[in-house]
Amino acid sequence: MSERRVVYRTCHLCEATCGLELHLEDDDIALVRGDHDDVFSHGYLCPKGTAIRGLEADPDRIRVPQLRRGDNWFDVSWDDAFAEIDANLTRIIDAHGRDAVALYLGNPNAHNLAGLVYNRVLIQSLRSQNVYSASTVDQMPKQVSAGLMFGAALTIPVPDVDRTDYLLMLGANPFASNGSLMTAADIPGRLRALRERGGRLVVVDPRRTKTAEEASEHLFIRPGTDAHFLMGIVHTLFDDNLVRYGTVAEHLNGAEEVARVALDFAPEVVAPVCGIDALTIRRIANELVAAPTAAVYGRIGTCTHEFGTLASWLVDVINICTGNLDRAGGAMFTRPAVGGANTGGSGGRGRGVKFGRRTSRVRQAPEFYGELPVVCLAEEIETPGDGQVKALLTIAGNPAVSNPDAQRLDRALSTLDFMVSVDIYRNETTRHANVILPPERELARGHYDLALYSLAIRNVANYSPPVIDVGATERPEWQTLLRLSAIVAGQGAGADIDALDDVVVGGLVHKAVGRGGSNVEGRDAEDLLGTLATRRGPERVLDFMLRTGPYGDGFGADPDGLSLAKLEENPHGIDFGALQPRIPDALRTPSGAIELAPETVIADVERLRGAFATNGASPLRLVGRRDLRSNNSWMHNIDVLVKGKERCTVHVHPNDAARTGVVDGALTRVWSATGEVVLPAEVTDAVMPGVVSIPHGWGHDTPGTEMRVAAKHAGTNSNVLASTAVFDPLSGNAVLNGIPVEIAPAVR
Ligand SMILES: Nc1nc2c(c(=O)[nH]1)N[C@H]1C(S)=C(S)[C@@H](COP(=O)(O)OP(=O)(O)OC[C@H]3O[C@@H](n4cnc5c(=O)[nH]c(N)nc54)[C@H](O)[C@@H]3O)O[C@H]1N2
Ligand SMILES: Nc1nc2c(c(=O)[nH]1)N[C@H]1C(S)=C(S)[C@@H](COP(=O)(O)OP(=O)(O)OC[C@H]3O[C@@H](n4cnc5c(=O)[nH]c(N)nc54)[C@H](O)[C@@H]3O)O[C@H]1N2
Ligand code: SF4
Ligand SMILES: [Mo]
Repeated sequence: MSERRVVYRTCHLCEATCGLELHLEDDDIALVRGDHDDVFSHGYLCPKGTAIRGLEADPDRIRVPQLRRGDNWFDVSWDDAFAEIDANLTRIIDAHGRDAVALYLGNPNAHNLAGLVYNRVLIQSLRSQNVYSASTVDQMPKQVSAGLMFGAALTIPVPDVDRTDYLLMLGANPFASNGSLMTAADIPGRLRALRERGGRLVVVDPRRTKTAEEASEHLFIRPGTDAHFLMGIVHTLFDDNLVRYGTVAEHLNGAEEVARVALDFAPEVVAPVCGIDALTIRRIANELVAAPTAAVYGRIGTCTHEFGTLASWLVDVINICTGNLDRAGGAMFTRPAVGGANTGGSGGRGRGVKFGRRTSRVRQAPEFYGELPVVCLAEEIETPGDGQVKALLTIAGNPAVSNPDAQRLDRALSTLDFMVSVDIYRNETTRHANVILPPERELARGHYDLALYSLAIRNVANYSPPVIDVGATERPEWQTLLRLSAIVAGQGAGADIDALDDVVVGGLVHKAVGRGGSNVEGRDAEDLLGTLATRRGPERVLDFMLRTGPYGDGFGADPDGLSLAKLEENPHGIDFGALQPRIPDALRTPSGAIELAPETVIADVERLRGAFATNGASPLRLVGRRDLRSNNSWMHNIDVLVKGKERCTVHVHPNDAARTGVVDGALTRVWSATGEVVLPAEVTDAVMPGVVSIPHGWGHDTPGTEMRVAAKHAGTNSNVLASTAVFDPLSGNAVLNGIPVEIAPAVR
């Protein structure tokens, strides 16, 4: 007889954090539904949430460590795998130094409690300058701009979607992505509600997306020109005396600087650059001010180009100059249950952020928040000399698909002396590894969205306990990360990782009791550690962070306060309510003010002025296209998500098709200065003239991978067209949108 039971779990597959109701039959998922009692998602879920069933059961998933000898792969024991890793990494570190070992952290780490807690330990143990992550193919511009303006990387304002009257959205397609840097379960429902209550949603995108179709108004914009468009709005605000700072007025530095640099960006000047006419730009500026409340929100389409930081900065400049920062219905700061840089200590002032404390070896690109831009990774592997990267650890990343100039990076990976991947698949990246270490099944892990809840549109918290046991041949990912940490720290493959875990927690507790403003300031650290002793691993750390967070019980100081036990008693989550104003408390700038005009950002405006001419020129520009049933590069091995009409196609506007001879449904060659791909065309006016669109994350026909379903729906990797030569100098972010390309019918 099999055992049937129902469990509740937060979906870890995107930033929306929906509650899932899972019907289990023994240890397998028989049915997935939305959890109607979830305090945040109220039963909403998307096709990916349902696909967790296929993901957990996927026969291609790696379940035991894999060792490669030449082209052959073998199952090995955990002990043998770690011994192999220890021997090789120690050899390389001894011969070439620590910088010879690079680390790449991929996107799923942001959705994984083990990664969120223990990758930091791995970075500290490795002490290599070559730390990379998917952040620099994604949101680094937002983190840089938030850090400079408000004092910390994740002090990013989120639009108060549920209460706003007017939402100006740029470079985001939440009907496909379900929202990003804006954690909001059921964002489609929330955006529809905004319109139903009489609000306006204005979408700015070079494509007519599903979100654009659902909007009150859609504006096509030339890729890469959001900063110009937004400057046109700022110019109008100052020029027409529309500026009002609202409640944050007394906490601002640099308003005159902003007015000064916006002078040159009259709507009439930027209109030919961005393709949105001057009257419309002025009208939008006026509407933002006239609306009872309004918010501007920019996401990946505004980040992944040369002016990513400027665009991200301007989004918040407008929120501030229209009086919408930090008020209900505007752009607000979350107060997350697990505190972060903007809740700890005494608020209102801090150390701020510093970048470029070191630079990359080959092109001297600056570091941001301790990591180097991924555009540097290939050259650091290829270029001989002191500090050359000889070995690589990838944790939940697929840079051979997700990073620019993917073909070159792929080649570079094949030249490494040694590579280790912690991953669930043998894919385009991990096929180069010498050892692949799999995590345990998702259901065997505890889950809490440590990172995403700090960007949520309500203050919410929800913990999912493991619901099945870790399999006999599995190892929890957190233990694997600690064991890798011990190895790179020189403690060997057999180190006592339990003791190492004690050191990690001990460090956190000692720091907290010594910190002014903490709710355990002055308490006995050993005492607190004793209270935590019933838990291990990420749960122990999480319990500590919840109890010392903004709603925490402070280990008895507030008996009604939050702890992990309390979240365990609330399987559908706890809602702490709508966002509340947090200025000045949330600020951590050295001045204690919002820095409206950070020096480096103002200096960069010159570059934007220089781009007036070049952006007007007319080669075709390539942009991406997320799909509801994809997840970057890694969920194409699940049949229900890939079946049906082929999705990896190039969208071409009818005018451009006519001009180039490209035919709907026919194979088409797309090339850039960096590379070329061949794929079917879809001729459609859903892209603006002069723009073509290819989704990223495809190209699964590489030899040596083991993803049988994905291989049948291979598609092609659009990132062979992106270059590593250009990037946003303020954040190191790669340019993945707005790439100049040409197209022609493919000759076969
Ligand atoms: N052209 C273009 N390129 C893009 C983008 C774009 O819009 N256009 N988007 C960019 C963005 S936003 C991002 S975030 C990056 C993503 O870039 P990456 O993070 O490099 O790539 P992913 O496709 O997310 O790959 C995730 C990897 O994690 C593995 N994995 C999944 N779950 C787990 C787990 O629980 N544990 C472990 N250890 N591994 C796991 C998967 O098998 C896969 O190998 O791609 C970027 N690349
Ligand atoms: N289903 C699904 N959900 C996902 C993911 C996924 O792969 N699939 N990935 C997750 C990840 S890692 C992230 S970071 C988020 C991203 O979440 P979003 O930021 O919402 O990402 P996209 O859906 O790619 O929307 C970006 C939009 O920007 C447009 N765009 C491109 N260039 C420009 C430009 O220069 N200016 C303007 N204004 N627009 C431009 C594109 O046409 C596209 O419609 O989604 C997450 N959610
Ligand atoms: S929207 Fe995101 S969190 Fe919700 S079910 Fe889909 S993938 Fe999971
Ligand atoms: Mo991302």
